Amino acid sequence: MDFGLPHFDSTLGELAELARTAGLEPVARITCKRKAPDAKLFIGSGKADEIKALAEELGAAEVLFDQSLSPGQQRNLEKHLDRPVNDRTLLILEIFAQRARSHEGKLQVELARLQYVSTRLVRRWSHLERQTGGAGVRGGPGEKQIELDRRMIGDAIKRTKERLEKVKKQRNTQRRQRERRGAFSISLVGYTNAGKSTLFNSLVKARAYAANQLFATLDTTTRQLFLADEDYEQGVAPGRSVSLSDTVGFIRDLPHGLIDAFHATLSEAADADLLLHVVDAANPNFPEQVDEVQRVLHEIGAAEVPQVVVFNKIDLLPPERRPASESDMFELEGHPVPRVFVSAQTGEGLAVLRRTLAREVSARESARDLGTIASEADRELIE
Ligand SMILES: Nc1nc2c(ncn2[C@@H]2O[C@H](COP(=O)(O)OP(=O)(O)OP(=O)(O)O)[C@@H](O)[C@H]2O)c(=O)[nH]1
Ligand SMILES: [Mg+2]
Repeated sequence: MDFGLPHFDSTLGELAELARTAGLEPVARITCKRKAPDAKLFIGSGKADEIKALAEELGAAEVLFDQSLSPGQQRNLEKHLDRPVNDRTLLILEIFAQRARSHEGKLQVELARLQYVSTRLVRRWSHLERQTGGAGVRGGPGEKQIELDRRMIGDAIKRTKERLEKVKKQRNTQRRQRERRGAFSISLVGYTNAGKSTLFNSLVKARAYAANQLFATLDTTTRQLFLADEDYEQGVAPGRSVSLSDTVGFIRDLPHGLIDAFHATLSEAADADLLLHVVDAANPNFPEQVDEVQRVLHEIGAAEVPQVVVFNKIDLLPPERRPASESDMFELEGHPVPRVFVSAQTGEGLAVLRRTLAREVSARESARDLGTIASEADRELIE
């Protein structure tokens, strides 16, 4: 649906990827242009008839929309098309629900789902309120039911938040703080599927789950990364270890409930001393993806953290698009930041990346005056 929105994706490629990740198989893609969304159906009724005929012909079990539908539009479309209708937000929530593994991750997704449902109820509720017509008029049984549902969901949200607080206190924060105490910390950030986990694995020789699907990673993993003497320019500093964290990827229009629920996970990036911003250089949409990552970084208060930009997957680039040098400066929101070209898969460029990290770490460290040069104990930790 093209309303001249900045993010209209005429190929629906990302929506198809999201659908596949959720376990669905896309059978057809339809786009159309309109000046404004139809209040009742979102699309015109002629278009809706066309979609219905195609869905019947291909035996499609459900219809997905790339833009957010209002609760009313969703209901009307389901009736009109005679099958379930979901939008992008619901699809992302569904993937997070399927992918969450840790207790904390599951609670975060549950919270996001409840928040999503509650905003829908609130909207329906205010709509009914208008219908009852002005001050003093109390509504009928429908209104009471919604009030009840709303209270129940409100209670469930409160309970989930409390459980989440408890889990966080008990586990991750303490462990991560311990892991990070004194250590210079680097967080991998980037659009989903950019190759963060693959890069994490090849840098620290770990085995974090990496896969060609969106949101393969939901939980944060932290490991020590040893930067050896040879990574430093001669005489600058002895070898030492820093902590490296792999975490959830970003995507455009991340549902608001999810940003809220994953705030603790996402905002770890804000506590890092340095961000490794991983970009899928082989994806034609990488400039938009970089913008989106920057937008989320601003939202979680991590915009001021220094960055090294990593252009990944250079093994996939055709010869004419291959970079002329191994590293250069990249303009990010008007500021030059170091950029390194790598393939996390083949290992190309990783030595340059390690050297760049070592240089950044020693520059930032002396600025920060942390003074925690790696001890023998640190080295033992890595071995
Ligand atoms: N050809 C090629 N593929 C890569 C490279 N790096 C990662 N991949 C592939 O890209 C896909 C996504 O990699 P991940 O490491 O899971 O990406 P991620 O950024 O952690 O993704 P999420 O956790 O889902 O946000 C996987 O199929 C990887 O094998 C690379 O340098 N070259
Ligand atoms: Mg990952």
